[in-house]
Amino acid sequence: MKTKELRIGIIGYNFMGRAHSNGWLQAAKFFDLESLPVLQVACGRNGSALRAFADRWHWKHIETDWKKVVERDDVDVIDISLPQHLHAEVALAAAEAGKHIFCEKPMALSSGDAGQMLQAAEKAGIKHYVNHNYRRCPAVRLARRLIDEGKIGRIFHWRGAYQQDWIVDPEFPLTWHLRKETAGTGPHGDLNSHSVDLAHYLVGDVKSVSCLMSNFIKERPLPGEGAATFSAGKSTGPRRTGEVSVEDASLMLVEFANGAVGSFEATRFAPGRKNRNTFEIYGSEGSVAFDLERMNELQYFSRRDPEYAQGFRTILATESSHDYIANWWPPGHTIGYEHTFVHGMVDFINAIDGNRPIAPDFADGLKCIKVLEAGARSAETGQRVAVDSMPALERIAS
Ligand code: SOE
Repeated sequence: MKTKELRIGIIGYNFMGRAHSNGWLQAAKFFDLESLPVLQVACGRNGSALRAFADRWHWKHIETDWKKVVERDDVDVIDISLPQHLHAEVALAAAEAGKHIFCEKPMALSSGDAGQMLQAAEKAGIKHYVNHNYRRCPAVRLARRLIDEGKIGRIFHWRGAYQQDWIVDPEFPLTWHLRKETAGTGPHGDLNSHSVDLAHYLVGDVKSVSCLMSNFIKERPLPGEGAATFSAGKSTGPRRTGEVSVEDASLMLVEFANGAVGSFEATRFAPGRKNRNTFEIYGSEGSVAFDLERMNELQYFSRRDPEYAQGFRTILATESSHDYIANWWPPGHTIGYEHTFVHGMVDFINAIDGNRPIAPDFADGLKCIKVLEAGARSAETGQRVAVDSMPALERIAS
């Protein structure tokens, strides 16, 4: 029986609330941890939905006011599972109250907000983490290991594409994801943030960016006013629509500080591509390629193989020698999306217990936001933008 506890207060209970709850619950079941994560308080604005969520995931208490969660003496970690426009305000208060912070991505709406979050976290001396969970796929860790061992050699190319298809239907409503005030950008921030984080992890810092953004559907029904609801007579009066104020697709070309070049493509308009987060890295000694929809595999090509036997091989990253796997199942018993969250929680708890750094932290999150902002600036001006030239923007958190 563990005596040390790490008490979590989660703010938000939707998609990420569920993924995080599962992560906290599984962490100590599969990994040996010094501290046991305790699901202490869940917070959301809708009392009955929150109650149902808390009961299902065994959260001990509920609160409808996030400020009260941050102030509670029986909470050690604030888990921010909210849309990004709400991250900064909660994170600043959590840091002020001396709580460790586990924050969903993208870190914030602007580099101004992200910079303040970093400053506050450093001042408070807390552990801070941005949940770019794909860094914690064993196959992605393997890519990093091959790079570190020199098996890819000097990197020439990064090619990232993150493609989804969930808003191709013009009847898909104008949710918070499609409004600038709440999302900042569209797939650029939501999906490219993951790819930029992976590129930082695997290739290095991005120096300059050229970007093109496009918006295919400019007007959408307001939530609850889609054609199906409307024709079923569940809504009366004129059908209300609103303007989509974020891009639908973003294409970036970048130069890395180490001389490599890269491309990033992010879209929600790729029919058939459900959550296809892919990257390819090409270097002087070999190449690697990853596709999240086949997340247990890594493609690897080595120029050092005898020429007659060269070709891409598929490595199933489920051996106990692959990161995290020894704590799960025997070889070939694959893992899934939710495991990347468990790994994030495990590393975060270990960082707290061992007083060690964890990446990506708020400094990494800020670096990522700056690249995305340089991209947005480039798309606006038609110019290539140096990441370092981006001024910190004014804080715009509500
Ligand atoms: C968007 O559809 C989304 O849920 C992202 O917000 C997540 O970060 C990504 O991992 C899956 O897709």
